[in-house]
Amino acid sequence: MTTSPIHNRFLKSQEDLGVVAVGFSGGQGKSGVDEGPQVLIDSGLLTQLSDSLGYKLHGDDKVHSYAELLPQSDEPYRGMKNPLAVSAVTRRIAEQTYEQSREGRMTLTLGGDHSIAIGTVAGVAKATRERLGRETAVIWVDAHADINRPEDSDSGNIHGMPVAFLTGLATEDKEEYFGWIKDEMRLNKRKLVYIGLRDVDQAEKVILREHGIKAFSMFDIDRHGIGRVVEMALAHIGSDTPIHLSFDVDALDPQWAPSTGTPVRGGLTLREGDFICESVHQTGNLVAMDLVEVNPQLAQDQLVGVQETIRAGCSLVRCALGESLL
Ligand SMILES: [Mn+2]
Repeated sequence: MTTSPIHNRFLKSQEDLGVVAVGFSGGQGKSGVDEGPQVLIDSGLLTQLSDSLGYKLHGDDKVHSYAELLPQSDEPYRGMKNPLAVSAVTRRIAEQTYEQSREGRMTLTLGGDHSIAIGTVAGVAKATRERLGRETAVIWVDAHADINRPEDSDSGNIHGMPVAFLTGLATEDKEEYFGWIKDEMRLNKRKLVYIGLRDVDQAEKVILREHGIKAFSMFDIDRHGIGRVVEMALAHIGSDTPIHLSFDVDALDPQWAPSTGTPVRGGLTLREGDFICESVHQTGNLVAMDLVEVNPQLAQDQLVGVQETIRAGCSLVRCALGESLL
């Protein structure tokens, strides 16, 4: 039995939790984000989920490095860096999340950089379609929109492109370069909503506008407050939809989460981040969560930076999985 009084209407059992631990950093250039899941686990996150919240854990207790999938050479393709590696690893992650999600379990993925969501969303979307005949909605909490098409990206880092591949705005025929993403794995643009945006590339702004993709920036949070924004975000995707929450820790202000690859000032407070997770839990519709971009090698110069980021990350996961203040 979990401690949460909320009944989840899309999971087969309330207490089974499938964990996928992804030690992968190839979607961007800074080393260290592959150590994210291990430090989260070492800090006691999984124990908190089992002992305090009452979950029965399945899946990974050790972190995957996917070393066996990494190619000898990996030349840029359509401007993407490490394309073969990211494609192969995310393809494997899609299988891992699919295996957990098709059992009707809540699926938790610990990253890793945000490119891994190509796999997590694809696997959960496929499982949910098969199991329930439904599309999965995605709430993408992030400072960035991560919706660059390869040709629009300045950096070539694939962690800025996952949403473009998932929605089909970026496509590719070659299997080994994300051609493995089939229709049943895709995300409907109308079932996508962003919260926390504040550093969006010009080409991305055009995409969001032209495709009518729902996005709540920090401006909207300042104007309406986080409570109203979450209400509007949930109303947009509808009350009868399985939800995948993909939480980039850089959505939080660097004051709370400095140990991340692309920090942007003016972000969510820790409470606002927790509130999003608490609210999504309360819908009873959450079927999967990602926590990504915790990089314990960054902000080490700040005395408590790394510890604060890990604590914040653990708190977000616990809130999404049913921890409540009262
Ligand atoms: Mn991101």
